[in-house]
Amino acid sequence: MDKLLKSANTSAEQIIKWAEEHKIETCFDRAEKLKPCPIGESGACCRVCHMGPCRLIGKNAEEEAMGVCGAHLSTVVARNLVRMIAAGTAAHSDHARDMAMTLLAAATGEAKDFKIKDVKKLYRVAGILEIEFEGRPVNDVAKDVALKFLEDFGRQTGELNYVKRAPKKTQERWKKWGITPRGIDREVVEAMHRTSIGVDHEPDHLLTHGLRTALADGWGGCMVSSDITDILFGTPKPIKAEASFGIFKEDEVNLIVHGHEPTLAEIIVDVASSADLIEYAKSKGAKGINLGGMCCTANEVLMRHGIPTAGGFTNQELGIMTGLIDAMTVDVQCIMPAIAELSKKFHTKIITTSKKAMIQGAVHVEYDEHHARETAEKIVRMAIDNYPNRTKKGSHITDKFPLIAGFSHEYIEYMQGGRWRASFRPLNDAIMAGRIRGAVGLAGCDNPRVPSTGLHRFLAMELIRNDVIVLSTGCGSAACGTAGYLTPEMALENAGPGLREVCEAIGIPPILHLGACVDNSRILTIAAAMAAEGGLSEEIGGMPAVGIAPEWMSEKAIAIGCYFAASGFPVIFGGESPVKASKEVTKLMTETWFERFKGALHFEADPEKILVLALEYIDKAREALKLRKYVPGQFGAERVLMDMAARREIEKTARAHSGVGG
Ligand code: BF8
Repeated sequence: MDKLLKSANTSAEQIIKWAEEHKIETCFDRAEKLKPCPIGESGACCRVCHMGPCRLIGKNAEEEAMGVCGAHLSTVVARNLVRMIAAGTAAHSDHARDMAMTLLAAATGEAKDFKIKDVKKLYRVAGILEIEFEGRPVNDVAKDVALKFLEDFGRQTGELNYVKRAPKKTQERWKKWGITPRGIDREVVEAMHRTSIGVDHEPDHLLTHGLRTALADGWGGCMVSSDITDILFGTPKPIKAEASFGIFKEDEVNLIVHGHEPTLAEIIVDVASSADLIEYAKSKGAKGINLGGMCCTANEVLMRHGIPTAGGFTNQELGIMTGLIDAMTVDVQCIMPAIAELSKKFHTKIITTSKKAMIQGAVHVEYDEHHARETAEKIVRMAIDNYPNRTKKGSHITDKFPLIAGFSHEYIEYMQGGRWRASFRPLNDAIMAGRIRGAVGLAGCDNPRVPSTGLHRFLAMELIRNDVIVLSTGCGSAACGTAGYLTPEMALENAGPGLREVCEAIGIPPILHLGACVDNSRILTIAAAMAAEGGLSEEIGGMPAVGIAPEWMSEKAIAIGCYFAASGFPVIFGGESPVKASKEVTKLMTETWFERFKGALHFEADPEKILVLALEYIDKAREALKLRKYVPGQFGAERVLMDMAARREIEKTARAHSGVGG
């Protein structure tokens, strides 16, 4: 990886150069000019009251420094981290709440533009929630599911509905250490209360509640959001699409959906293909309407409709600088306010759509689920009307890469045994045999403070070379997609021989795109299913699996990292540690969390060290589980393990002999 580059994506780098030549500032320039405050960066700045901000610095700060109130450094550092967890949890979970409200409005007929698309998933979820569904009208079941999910936000005591989806042993650990989440809102509010001036000062006690809050995010907010999105819009299955700036079309209206919420974007997908609007686009001189996405809204519509993605977080300004985007809708989260000002240098219209989020200089077209189609049509027309204003200005890029996305929990289960015997047995067997060394969830943001997307690319490639299967989400997926890493051919060329054998047998890429950031919850349920399948760990902790977010920047990433750690995954984040100032807090998050939950959260800036640490965790887990020792290059000659046609034949014969139909 060339550390001098601002982005590892060649097209992005080209646009950055163009911007420099034209004296247009981007996040890359701002990152260079604005160095992080070293006190805040390490977690040592306390600003929870106005006697400060207190900067707890000095040679013996850990032992000696204290704020005006007497708060020690470890308290301040722990408090700051817990506040990040609370903010991240609030973001995912507020998104989930809106999804639940939309499901309710769809079920009661109030949001007429939304219907239950995936009844099978609705029934699956109803089954988990112990809601009767057989013989009942679909909308009645959907209403009960929505109401049951909404209980999770306001519950004061007891536990979240989905706690029971975790393996029993994992649940027992949570009970033992007092981190079973009660209600989502309650945990977030309590986190804010405990971290306000003069309340909870014991670092371990604070962090323990941080983990409970994070679990409310993972097994609450994120999981609820993924499930409702599947129910309303369909559970993803593999689908082809394209990635990078070449997805913009010179001769069509380019409309980009950016942000996180899938509801309005879903309706835009539908509206943009309507004959009358395509005719309208033609009347303005365009050949058609080209819809694309950015960040996690992109992942949502890519997974379900094959809508192409222009990439992740650091691509948003660069996309505008192609001069080809006629309109960009933004909802919530990870929207750089800089795009509004930047868009004025081009012809792009930035349209804010959420009741919760406005940007000065943008046009606001407010969305609400009761008038979704109307809003979507208005937006598509605005994009079309803006097409004639396009100038020749901009850095036009043509390269794009094919990709395959859409690996939901349900599909991964299906691909390992067909409809009759969907299971996780083959995957567990492949790990037990050492064909697959382990698994890594490669998630999180891309970041202008490193060669953007470069750490994702490096780790994705090195992990698959080491026979580690990669499950990617969020901007990690965008980074892999814009590098051309999300195709099965990648397995042939780059994966280690054991992993390659498995990928070839099933016809999957070695890097599986699981969706948006909220879809990290799919990794939790997959790990739970693998534990239930047997042969590996009986709980999530102890699996040869690791979470990595090498370029993280968002508080949401911290919430995710912590719910992974509390669930039993060792997690490694890149960049400087936000708890670096306190050795005590660092030790709690690595050693103590590992003893209690078999999970941990490390911060390591060097990507090569991240790789080594991840492989060490995987190999140690294999050893503890007494699995066959992983030997590089051991497999490759044999081709039998996951020949699914052969498996089905064997099962068919077995069924015939036992007289079982199917
Ligand atoms: O939720 S990976 S930059 S877009 S926070 Fe944001 Fe980070 Fe991207 Fe999606 Ni997740």
